[in-house]
Amino acid sequence: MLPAPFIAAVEAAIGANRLLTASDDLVRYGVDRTTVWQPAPAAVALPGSSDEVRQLVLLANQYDVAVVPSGGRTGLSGGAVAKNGELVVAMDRLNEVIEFNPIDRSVTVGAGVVTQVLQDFAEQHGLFYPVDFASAGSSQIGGNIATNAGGIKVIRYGMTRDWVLGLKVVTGSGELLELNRGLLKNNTGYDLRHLFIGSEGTLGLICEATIKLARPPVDLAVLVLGVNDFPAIMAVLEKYTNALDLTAFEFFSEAALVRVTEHTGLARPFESVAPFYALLEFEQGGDQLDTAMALFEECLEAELVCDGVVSQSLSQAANLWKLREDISETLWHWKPYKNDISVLVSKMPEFIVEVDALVAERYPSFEVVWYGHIGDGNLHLNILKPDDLSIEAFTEQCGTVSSEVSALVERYQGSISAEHGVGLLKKPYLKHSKSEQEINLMRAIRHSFDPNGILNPGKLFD
Ligand code: 2HG
Ligand code: ZN
Repeated sequence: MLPAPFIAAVEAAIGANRLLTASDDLVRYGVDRTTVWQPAPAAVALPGSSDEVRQLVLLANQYDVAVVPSGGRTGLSGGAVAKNGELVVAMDRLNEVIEFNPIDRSVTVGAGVVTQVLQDFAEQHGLFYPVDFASAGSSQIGGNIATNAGGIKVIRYGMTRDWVLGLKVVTGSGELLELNRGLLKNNTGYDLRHLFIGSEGTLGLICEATIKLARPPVDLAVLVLGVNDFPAIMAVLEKYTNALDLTAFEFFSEAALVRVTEHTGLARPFESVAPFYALLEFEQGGDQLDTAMALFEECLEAELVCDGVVSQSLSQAANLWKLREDISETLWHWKPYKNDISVLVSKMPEFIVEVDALVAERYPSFEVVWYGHIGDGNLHLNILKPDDLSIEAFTEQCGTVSSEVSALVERYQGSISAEHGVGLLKKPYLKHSKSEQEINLMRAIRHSFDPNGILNPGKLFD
């Protein structure tokens, strides 16, 4: 229950109709794409400006109300879950493209602008916003920044962090900060902008962002290869990355392909059945396509791959991409437990053998579906919940195995969350990727920005 004077003050600040308390709104705004926690916020506020965001944060401090910042809620680690009577502050109304500067090749947008809208805006201006993932149609820029979202083009373009030139934020103590103001060069000490990127709503609320845009890639081709085993994937990766500037190198298992084709009705890429598939994308101009085809022949001869197909049209390329991009959404129906781990690409061949043996031994009766951004050293392991097991029992069992997977990741000096953030789900494993000293410094930083601890309490660390 929120205090009545707090509710009255919030309604006065943003308008009574911008404070939602209907149960379907609470359910909708109280969860992300995780299925573990029950949503239970007390109310949802929809501010219409950074000043209104600021007023909400000041009131939350005054009345000691916990605030959960909310974007498109497509996260997979529970970072946007509100389960304890919090006030959700959703950025949906901050959805304007505020300013476009073709000379600087930058665009300033409200935090609530949907990723796809930004991508389309860039395209309409002959430019390109390269951060892309399956949830681009509903994820919001503010959430992408708060989680430093990655996706399917990281091998070429990097993560969200690489595209943020400036941020307007309201800190946990209610200060409005303009960080870096769009500058490309600005060596004036600590770059606070970068602290906010990936902070998962624990330092402040992102209200606006200035984003750098790129030149669009030209004439992309998609190549899907049937690959004979894990070591072969890495050998194929090495061959292709040495010869071409790939814009993507993704992989998925036969189990993933079977589920996706059944769920979507899409055709398999070719008739041969392989244990794994690699999806490569590159600009095919000049002699790039010939190079790619020559490498394919080499890979066939070396028995690394058993079959392959290259896109002949934009629609075929899009359909091949769907075989990879639709996996997460398809598997959602099995309420999967997710690991999102990374190691250096150079360590991947050794690591993958160990992690494969570990999960095979520890999940003897669960189906483990492999896919991910292997070109970035990032694996997604999805463990599917058997129908006859409760979500609680399933999550507990997977959590135990996750500790072992995390210990292995630590041994390889990798990350327990490559791109999905920590939120609630990965919090117990953070110690495997960050030292105690680092976590203590993170706590101190959080305290400087949010001294009363009102922002997203319980996320990232306790
Ligand atoms: C992807 O790469 C997303 O498709 C989702 O990061 C991964 O659902 C997952 O495990
Ligand atoms: Zn991913």
